Amino acid sequence: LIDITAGEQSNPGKGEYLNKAKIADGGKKTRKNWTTTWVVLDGSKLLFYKDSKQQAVTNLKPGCKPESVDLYGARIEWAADKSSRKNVFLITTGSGNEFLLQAESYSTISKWHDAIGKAIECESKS
Ligand code: I3P
Repeated sequence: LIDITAGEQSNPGKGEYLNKAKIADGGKKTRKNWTTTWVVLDGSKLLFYKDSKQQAVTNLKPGCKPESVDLYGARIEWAADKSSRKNVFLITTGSGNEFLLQAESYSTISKWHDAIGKAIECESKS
């Protein structure tokens, strides 16, 4: 039998709480400020919501948009050197924004790393 509950705790498509810190905006370094954010991988976009409730509200009110990161032309790399925290990777967007994403669990963060990596690869081929 296949365990259908496996992987249910971590699902980039459905969304999950991750720790996020923006460290550059348009190539300019910004002050690092970690916040816990509800992150959803939506095709070629990464969406940052304040919490999972905001995602539900946004779906009802299309005017309330979450912060959205276009993965077209983006890069992803593990970034142990960019933080004292463990399980951190860096996303650099085509427009020069840099985000660190982090989770306490390695299995969680590696799922996100894989999923975002695939989304970027997919974008670069289209
Ligand atoms: C930063 C804050 C961050 C820390 C960062 C500090 O200080 O403590 O949590 O990053 O380290 O500069 P402040 O709040 O005064 O801006 P990590 O938690 O990722 O280590 P850094 O400058 O070495 O990136």
